[in-house]
Amino acid sequence: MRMFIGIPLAEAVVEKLETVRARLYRRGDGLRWAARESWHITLQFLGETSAEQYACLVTNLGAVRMEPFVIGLDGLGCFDRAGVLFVTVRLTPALTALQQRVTTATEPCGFTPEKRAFAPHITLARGRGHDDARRLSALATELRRPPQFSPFLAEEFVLYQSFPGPGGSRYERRERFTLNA
Ligand code: 2AM
Repeated sequence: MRMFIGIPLAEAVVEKLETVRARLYRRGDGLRWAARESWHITLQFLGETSAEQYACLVTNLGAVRMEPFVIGLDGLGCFDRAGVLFVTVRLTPALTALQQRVTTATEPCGFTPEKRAFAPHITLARGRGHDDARRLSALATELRRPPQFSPFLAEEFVLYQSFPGPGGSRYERRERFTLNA
């Protein structure tokens, strides 16, 4: 199983993102736009996960303690090299704390935390080739009035399974972990 851990979005945020996507999307633009059902904030990408590891994750993630906290979203951004257009998620002490608690919890299950800095984001579209990077970064700055997102309360995090497919990956929520102190 290919797994990752993330935070799902509040419905109001999904609605707002839908209007942003509609302003940016051009038919035949050749980009792979993520389906609204798949929008999330990744906390940790786990990759291939065995049944034993899955059981370990359920136990250890279930033991993570954290109060619900507010998540703020900023403007659009682009990872040039990866060819990803995204909405920036504000890196607050609470979000950092949750990400650290999650990666600490998964370590005994055989997952190593990434070395690169945590850059929380919501992926909206991916490029297919090298030329798309320029198109994606143009899109990130295209809107004259940058989108304003209302903050939302994160009340849970989720263990997702990813099913890669030709049109992009489909994500299924496998386990939900409610935030409470
Ligand atoms: P992305 O949104 O920037 O593509 C499932 O693939 C989720 O895990 C995606 O949100 C993806 O981030 C994230 N992810 C992080 N590292 C990854 C990796 N090495 N391979 C695939 N997905 C990764």
